Amino acid sequence: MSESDEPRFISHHDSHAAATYTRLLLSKKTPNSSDQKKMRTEAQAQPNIALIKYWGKRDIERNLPAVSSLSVTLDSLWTRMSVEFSADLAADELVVNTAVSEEMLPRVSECLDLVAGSDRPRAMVTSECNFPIAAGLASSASAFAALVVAASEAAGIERDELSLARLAGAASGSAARSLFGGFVELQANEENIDVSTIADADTWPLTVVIAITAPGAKPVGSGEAMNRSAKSSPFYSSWVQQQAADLATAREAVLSKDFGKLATVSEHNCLKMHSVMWASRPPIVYWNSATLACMEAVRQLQNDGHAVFFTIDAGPQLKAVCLPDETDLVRSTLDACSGVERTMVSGLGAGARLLEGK
Ligand code: 2P0
Repeated sequence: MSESDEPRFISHHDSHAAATYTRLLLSKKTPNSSDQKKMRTEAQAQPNIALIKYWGKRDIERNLPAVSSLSVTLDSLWTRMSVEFSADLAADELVVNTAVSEEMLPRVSECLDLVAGSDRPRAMVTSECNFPIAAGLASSASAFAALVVAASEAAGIERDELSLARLAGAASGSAARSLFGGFVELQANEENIDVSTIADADTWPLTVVIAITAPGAKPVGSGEAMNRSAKSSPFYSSWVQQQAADLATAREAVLSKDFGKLATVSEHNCLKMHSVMWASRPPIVYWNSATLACMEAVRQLQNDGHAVFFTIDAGPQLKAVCLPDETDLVRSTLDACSGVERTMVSGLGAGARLLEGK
């Protein structure tokens, strides 16, 4: 942490300092309400869908990915996180969609420590999410991207997007990509990640149709599943080895807006990742019969000449990526698949940002 990165907090264990801190808080409350606003900050981030997937860790301790990845950031699904540090709190508190969440709290607290220092005051964190959580829809990506933005601001620390992306990535690898909008490339370097937008959302407006086939939480968390794959899948080393070539093909496809090329490499990369999982011991199978029905339906649309392809993450939902004028057909086709509970549609959107006036 550089000097300018230093949190302005003092230890909440130091009662004198805490009293001073509380006075500071109180003195900030009036007359300038914009200072008060700073103490409770809210940020929004959207999930991202990887076309070239992250699967496997180079460094489990630092949560560094073993492979680079490329994703699209969505616009109509979101997570909003508000963070309020308070010297009055004895422990961090987390409320997700109005319910107290003990399960996610340790990861949230760890992330806050990285953002604001472990001697920070405790925090009240409130999260709101407009799509199913922990079901392979990248809810941890949008949650941790929004959390680092809100917490950094609440701690009074200015950071650029890459620094925020690295903090988010330490909490959840895919979250690093949600700091950025449009088509996002994450480079898994030896020492750290680099993340950037390679094409804006409006440069090539694609649509993502999400078929929800089972909204419940997944049986195996993706972190644990990745580590199992790395340890036991006979295909893991070729997966890692081939990733740079897939990524280069996808990058070229995005930059030249070549839909067919992006479709072919994305489906290949997705199926390869799932093959790695299937061959792990014990095997990891996130699909259900509706996932397969959706794949079949997308294949049929492709055979009929429509610009659409599928991708599937650590869950049974299928995401169909298509050109905007194919949206209605793709959605109605997936809605009609046996076992699909509902569909959601999203365009591509911006990276994580603070919400003003909260
Ligand atoms: C991705 N997934 O690239 C891949 C494809 C799922 C399948 O990143 O352990 O929640 O927190 O770093 O980011 C989901 O895993 O994993 C994921 P951790 P994360 O989107």
